[in-house]
Amino acid sequence: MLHRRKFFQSSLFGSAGLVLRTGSSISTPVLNNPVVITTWEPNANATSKAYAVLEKGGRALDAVEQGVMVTEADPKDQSVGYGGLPDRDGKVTLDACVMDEKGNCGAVMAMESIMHAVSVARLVMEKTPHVQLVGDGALQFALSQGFKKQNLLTPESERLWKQWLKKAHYDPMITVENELKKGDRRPQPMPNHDTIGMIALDKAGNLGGACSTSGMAFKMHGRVGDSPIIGAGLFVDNEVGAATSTGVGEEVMKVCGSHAIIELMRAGYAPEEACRKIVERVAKRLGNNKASDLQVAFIALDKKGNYGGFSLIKPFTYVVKTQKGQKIVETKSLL
Ligand code: SD4
Repeated sequence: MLHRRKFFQSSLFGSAGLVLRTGSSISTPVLNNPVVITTWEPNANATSKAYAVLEKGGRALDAVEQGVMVTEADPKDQSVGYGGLPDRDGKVTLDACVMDEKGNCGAVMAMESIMHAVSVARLVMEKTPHVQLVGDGALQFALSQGFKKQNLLTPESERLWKQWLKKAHYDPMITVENELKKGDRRPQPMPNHDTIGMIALDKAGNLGGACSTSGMAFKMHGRVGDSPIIGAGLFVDNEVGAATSTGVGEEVMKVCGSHAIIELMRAGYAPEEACRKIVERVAKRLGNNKASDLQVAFIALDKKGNYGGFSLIKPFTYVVKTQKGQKIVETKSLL
């Protein structure tokens, strides 16, 4: 209901809760009001990096690429880039995509041996006639662009993989720690599961986004999740807003999550409520029992700098940085 929407706060600072209307107000750019918003609390440094680019007047696309690169290079982050947990065959395979203010996009999927998947995705967008390159083709393209091959499997991630192999039980919802501790089969938050989805509004009033992940730990070799899929893991429409996702990619893909959120925002929903609606759609499809066994979460940002997020279960956090500072926000959740 449109009239209910004004009660939703989509910002920690309380500035939002603004109701977006359709039509010309959506496409009116808001200038000099940069915002960057990123999935998961551990991506705070990445968010700061992106904001620094925006503050200097940089393009949203540059900001999100440089921000995501921070997490990709961090060996302690076991969900993204270097140090990402491998698939069940012990191979670290990366998924990433980018989308700019003109609706251009690029993606790599199941790519091995290259740390900065987000940058390869950007080059797919800028230098090829294609949108997606997968596996060996993505690697071959990256090498042709001067990227260097490296071993992305850190000793710590290898150790966890070898420990996992003892039981080789795959459950996308159980954390690595829980897998090792055992006992508690309730869904748990995924501390090591913090795919980076980052969306930004630059000073010129343009939007951009990027998403990067090593995907579900111990997945089947060749499995690709939502993160590099335009419309599922990320969508940017410069007239409306941007959205990105995290969680069990299979469920995000089944509802084309990020694109669906943009369409709701186009119809007038504020970012948080648009995210909520799509989480509800996921839950309805699954049924409550099954839905409570997994996480799906979204963040969204509109053309005016209003933002919000929503998750299926707790906890889900995002990091946001505006002129007012940087905040970690724990979102509301459905279950
Ligand atoms: C995937 N959506 O590969 C990713 C995983 C994720 O935090 O977001 N983890 O399905």
